[in-house]
Amino acid sequence: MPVSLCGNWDMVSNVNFEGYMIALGISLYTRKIALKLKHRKVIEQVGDQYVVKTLSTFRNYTFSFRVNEEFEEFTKGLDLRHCKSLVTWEGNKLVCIQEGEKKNRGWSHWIEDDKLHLELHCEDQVCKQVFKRVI
Ligand code: YOG
Repeated sequence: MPVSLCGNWDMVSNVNFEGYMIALGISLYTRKIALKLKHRKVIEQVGDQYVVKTLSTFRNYTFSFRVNEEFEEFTKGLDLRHCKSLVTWEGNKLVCIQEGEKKNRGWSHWIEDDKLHLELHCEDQVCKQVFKRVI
C-alpha cells in the first residue's frame, strides 16, 4: 500500500512553472500573476475517491477521481481545456495522464523526505513543485 498523500501542503519551490504555463498557452499577463503565487495543495481521500484542491489567492482548482478510472477533466480556471484523464499508482507515484489537445500532458505526485513532490509536464516542458506539510 503506497504512503498516503493526504493532508494540507504548502508550496516551498516551483521550478519552471513559467515554461509549463507557456506550453499551456497561458497569456503573459496571467503568467505574471500566477508566477508569484504560493499554492496550497489539499489532498483528501474518501473511500476510493480522491479530491485534490490547488488553492491560491488568485484562483482555485479542485477535481476528484478514482484511481484506475478514466474521467472527463475540465481545467476550469486554468487553461480551460477538456481532457480524458487517468490516474494510476506507479510504484509509490500517483501518476495522471491528461489526454487532449496538448501532447505529453500529465503530472505525478509522490512523497520524499516528508515533502509532497509534484512534477507537471506538458509538451517538452517539465515543472517541478515541492510542498511541505502544514497542520
Ligand atoms: O496540479 O494541475 O496536483 O490538477 C497549474 C496551473 C494559476 C492560474 C496549477 C492558479 C497551470 C493561472 C495546478 C494556480 C497554469 C495559470 C492555482 C497544478 C494555468 C493557468 C490553482 C495541477 C494537479 C496535481 C492537480
